[in-house]
Amino acid sequence: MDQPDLFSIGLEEESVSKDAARIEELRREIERHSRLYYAEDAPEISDAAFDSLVRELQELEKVHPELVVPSSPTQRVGGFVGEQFVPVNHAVRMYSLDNAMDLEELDAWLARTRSSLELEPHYMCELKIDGSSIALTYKDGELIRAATRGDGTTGEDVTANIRTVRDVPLRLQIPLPGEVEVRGEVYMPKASFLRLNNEAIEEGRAPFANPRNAAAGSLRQKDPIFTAKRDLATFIYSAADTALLSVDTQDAFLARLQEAGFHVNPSIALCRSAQEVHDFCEKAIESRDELAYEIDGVVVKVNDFALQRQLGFTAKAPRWAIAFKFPPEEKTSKLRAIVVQVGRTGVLTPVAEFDPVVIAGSTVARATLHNLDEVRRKDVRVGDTIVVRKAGDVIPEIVGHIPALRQVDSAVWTMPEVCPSCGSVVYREGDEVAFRCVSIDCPAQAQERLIFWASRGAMDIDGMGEEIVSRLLEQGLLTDVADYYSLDEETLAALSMGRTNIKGEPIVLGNTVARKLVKAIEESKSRSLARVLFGLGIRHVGKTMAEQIVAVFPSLARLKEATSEEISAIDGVGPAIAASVGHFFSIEDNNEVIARLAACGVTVAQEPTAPSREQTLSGLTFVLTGSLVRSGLSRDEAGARLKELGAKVSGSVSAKTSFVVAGEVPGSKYDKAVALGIPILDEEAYLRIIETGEAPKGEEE
Ligand code: 0OW
Repeated sequence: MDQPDLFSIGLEEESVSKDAARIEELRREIERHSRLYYAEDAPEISDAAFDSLVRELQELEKVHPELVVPSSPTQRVGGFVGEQFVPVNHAVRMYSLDNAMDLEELDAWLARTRSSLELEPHYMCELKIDGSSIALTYKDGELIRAATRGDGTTGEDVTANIRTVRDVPLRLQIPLPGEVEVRGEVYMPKASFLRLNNEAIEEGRAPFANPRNAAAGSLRQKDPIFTAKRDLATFIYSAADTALLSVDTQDAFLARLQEAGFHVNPSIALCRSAQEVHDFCEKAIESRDELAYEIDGVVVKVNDFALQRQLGFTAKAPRWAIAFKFPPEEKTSKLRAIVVQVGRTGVLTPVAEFDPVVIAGSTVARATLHNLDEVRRKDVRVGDTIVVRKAGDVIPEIVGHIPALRQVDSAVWTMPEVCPSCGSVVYREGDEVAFRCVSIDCPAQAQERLIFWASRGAMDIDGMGEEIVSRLLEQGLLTDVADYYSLDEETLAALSMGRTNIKGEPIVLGNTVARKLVKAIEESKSRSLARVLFGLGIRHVGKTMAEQIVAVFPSLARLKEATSEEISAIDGVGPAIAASVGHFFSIEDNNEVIARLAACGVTVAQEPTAPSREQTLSGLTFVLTGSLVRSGLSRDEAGARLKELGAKVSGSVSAKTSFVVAGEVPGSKYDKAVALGIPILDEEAYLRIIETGEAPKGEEE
């Protein structure tokens, strides 16, 4: 290679240093405009002009990759290598706040504070941002770590995600040597929350309940590229060590934070009396709907840091601050209908539909009425003018109706007789509040019942997970549990999984998985009758209950014919379970599915177990120790034989123990039996009991 001459090297170096200077100048200019736009809400240039600065910087950094640094504004997304969500211990605890639920409790706190300090301090009032707490650590002015609050002691590392939040400075505007940790709230503006939820609903995903959950969820995205799309923002209000900014009041501290480049909430006020604090709170309540972000109260802090230090902290919160929580906001609306939803477990839930109203920043038009008792207690009828509120600013709740506005012809609401989803007669157990549909092929419950049938504890169809079940359901290939046994390999292999690969081709289940599934379905046919009965999902019939029932009724056909009394007579089975079993078999659809299961070879009957022996040992408690070498029975097997005769078998010796069976090399239970004078039986005596069913009497051993 020919040697470049000195002159061209000189030119080269000059242009690099010129570019380097331009790069630094662009970075500072971009940071300044960012701060003006995000932190001071006072942009000087248009978005287009701002974007062109960023583009010029990106071009220059492409030419000089060696000049790229993590704190460059171009490095917000993906420009950081670190492990997401690793635990981060907060060197200084991130405290929570005590709450004042109304002005009276607020006044009580003000009075307590006044008397502790023996003076009326100045208070800093801040809006209580309803977001997710965050701690940002800077080293020599550069952002090195962001962590969630977690439990106040340990949070999660979310640095990569926080770097995408545009009002978080990657580099501070004022020199702060060493490590500085500031704290604040990450939030999702209301507009972004609405846009995000509309997108989620269009794509069939579950919407977030409120902006706080949306913010927390956005911080937990594995890939920062998704966090970047969530329009998150911050308000910074505290620090691990407020002394670092060499100020001695909260209001001076907030001003310093702003100078450093942080986004500080502008709606703050220094209050010199309780009345001024009240006024701030009233104003905050009135203005909350106009704000671009959710607030759920006001944080009142003693302004002077020396007084804060004097008051100190309780275990969980500072004594020098209180969160005044807003009363739940209430609105009236017209109740248009009470519709019934069938949940995945068959419970019928009344839901109120009313004219849309905006409450605490979001529009609501439906609210659950939980159950019939609630509808009665609130006495709401279709046509009523109802009072709606958001309890805890999240879930809309019907408080009641306005009697004076009730229409004369309004009718008391009643629960429908049949399931709105499948038409089966609904079932209410005893005086339970819930009404249920127990039809095994009710569309509303289909997915839940199908997943339960295939689950490990029931028929254990290996590989039949939720996603495959919902695809089969969506594509009409599965309606009830009997349909599993008519699925063939070809159908399963072609099952579309509802998404495409990188070439845009639809992804299907494929032959390999289909073959395994068909095999697993075939194997499930031979599951025990107890597991089949459990898999049918009859209310109150869990695994153990199913085993007890089939021990007495060794076929589904017999069980269907059994009377309620016969079922109730089973040990441990009560009238409620008997009624639930009876109701299940009274629904024709259920019997039709069972008939199809039987036709496919699924276990619907079993060899009757050995007739249960007379419970001659009931009331006696045995303890086994050592090994029964003659019979070779394990302790479990030996214990099971005693249980068949009605005995209880315990793992420890006490005064209540009737007999201790001591095999070879007995353990400490033997010594305890001797100490307590409990009769000790050797293996011969034990085997005689099992054979005759009779325990030794009195002194006989
Ligand atoms: N959510 C807020 C807010 C605030 C901290 C300082 C020490 C303990 C509380 O807007 N403006 N100021 C503070 O001050 N905390 C706030 O929120 C807290 C953080 C954790 C629980 C509350 O949300």
